[in-house]
Amino acid sequence: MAGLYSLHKARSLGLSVVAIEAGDGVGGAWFWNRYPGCRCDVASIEYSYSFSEELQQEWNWSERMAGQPEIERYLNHVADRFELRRDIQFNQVVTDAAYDSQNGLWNIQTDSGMQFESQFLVMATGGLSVPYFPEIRNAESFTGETYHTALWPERGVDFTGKRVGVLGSGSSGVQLIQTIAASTASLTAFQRSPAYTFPARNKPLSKEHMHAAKAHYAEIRARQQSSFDGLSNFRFPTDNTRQSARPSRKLLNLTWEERRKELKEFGPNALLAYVDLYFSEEADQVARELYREYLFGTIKDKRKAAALMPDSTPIRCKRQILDTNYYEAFNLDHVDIVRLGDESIVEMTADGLVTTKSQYDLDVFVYATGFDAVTGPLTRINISNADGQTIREVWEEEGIGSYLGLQIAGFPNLFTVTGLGSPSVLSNLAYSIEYHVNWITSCISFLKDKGLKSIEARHEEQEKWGEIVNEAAEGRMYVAPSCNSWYLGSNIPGKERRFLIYVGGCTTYHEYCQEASDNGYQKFDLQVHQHTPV
Ligand code: N01
Repeated sequence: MAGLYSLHKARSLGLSVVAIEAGDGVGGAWFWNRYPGCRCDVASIEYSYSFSEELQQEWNWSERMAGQPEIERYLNHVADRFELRRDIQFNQVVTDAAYDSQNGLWNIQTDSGMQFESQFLVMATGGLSVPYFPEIRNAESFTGETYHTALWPERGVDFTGKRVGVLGSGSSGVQLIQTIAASTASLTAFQRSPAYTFPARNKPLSKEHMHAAKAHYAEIRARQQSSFDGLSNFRFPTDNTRQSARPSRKLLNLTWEERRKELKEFGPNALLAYVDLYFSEEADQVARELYREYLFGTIKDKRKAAALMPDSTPIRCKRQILDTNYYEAFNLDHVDIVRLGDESIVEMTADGLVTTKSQYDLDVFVYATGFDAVTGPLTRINISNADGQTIREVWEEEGIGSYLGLQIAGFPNLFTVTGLGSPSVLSNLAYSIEYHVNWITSCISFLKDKGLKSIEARHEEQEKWGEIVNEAAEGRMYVAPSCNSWYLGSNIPGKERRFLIYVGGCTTYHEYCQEASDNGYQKFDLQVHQHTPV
């Protein structure tokens, strides 16, 4: 999404631009994550580009929250409609990018030996694009099929009548399990931290509702602009979907009777409306008790229910997961959960997975084990500054840092879209991507107009921004000691524990970005071209 829009926007400003893409098609996350059941958990009329009214008016979404195939089709449509493909180099994995300070150029190299020179380098590499494979002893000895949800084969996978093991219970694991469970001979979910998950209540988008969205797009986009998270929360005029409990209420202000009444009326999603769950351990404990009642009421087998109940993790620690009959899948006799912790993985053998308690014979093993998020897409490429130091090395030495999630001190003319310390995944990403690309391309236009050589984040501004990001997260369940999540980098062994996202809200964040660019990008170091003596 970020790459396509960057390309379009840069072109519309008259810049010469090339996009470099590892895959053989467009779509990014929606190209790679094509596992069965993959779906966006944000309404598609919000999670879509706003930059072209024609595009908004011609595209019809078939569901409230579109599935991966439809989003991939949409992004292909965008690529075709704006003739973007001619400037995309496909099947090129960027391995190196080195800054030549003498000439003010980035020298970029790909795995197949292609080389590019550019004044500006925009990393539209996403926050969740480096799949994580935990180490399992003898993993290569397994003779069945092995997959990762984020590297799913285009040909698809047939699970019919197979014995399947799935490791991981984040959004990807939940969506996969609920979708394939019925067709398998057996499905065993290996879960270290079972997840809280809430009904998505997705449904087809009627023609009338799509029509209403088109008539209201201006209002939807305007409301996104003034919202905390880039979501207008537009409700269709004739919508009879069960509403959520009134937002901004505190769970602790309700009696147990009122709490149970709301849970009965709105389902477990009522819990997502109480603001104190973000801050208060006491509210979280009450909510977990209510969640437990819901879970045990949904899953028939009490052993499975107990194994699926998250223990000490706060509800608002991780990204909320939205599901469609996920728990119901565990009501099938051939679907089971193995709670890692009660038993741990020893190794893989030719036949399957061995734990400290048992041997699980499998035909297919799926890693739904997530990503080296936000920083991984930058550290896996050798992006080096004028001194030859890579981002990976700088971050190892100084700790991870970024100014506004837009630039990294020491790396001139390098921009990141929805990067470290921006609202990114805790906002409507489509909205935040457009905001960042607009900011970056305006900045590049400014530099070009003024004939400037480079722009670079200042260390002191970057440090201040890091403190602002930490302060915004302080006191929230996201950073509670009992919380481990990819937001904190704690899913990757050895990764610095640091909250990676700005949670102070999009409007406040945009004020910071505006302030940084005011008066000729006053908060950055700008360099004029120097003519080297002959
Ligand atoms: O990854 P995750 P994901 N041993 O990191 C487990 C977006 N997304 O791909 O919690 C055993 O959430 C890990 O366990 P634990 C969305 O932003 C969106 O599911 O670390 N288990 C966890 O259960 C989402 O948040 C959509 O203890 C191990 C799982 O693997 C983000 O992508 C759909 C392990 C990883 O869960 C990531 O989701 C899909 C180990 N060594 C994704 N290592 C929608 O829009 C990891 N795990 C709906």
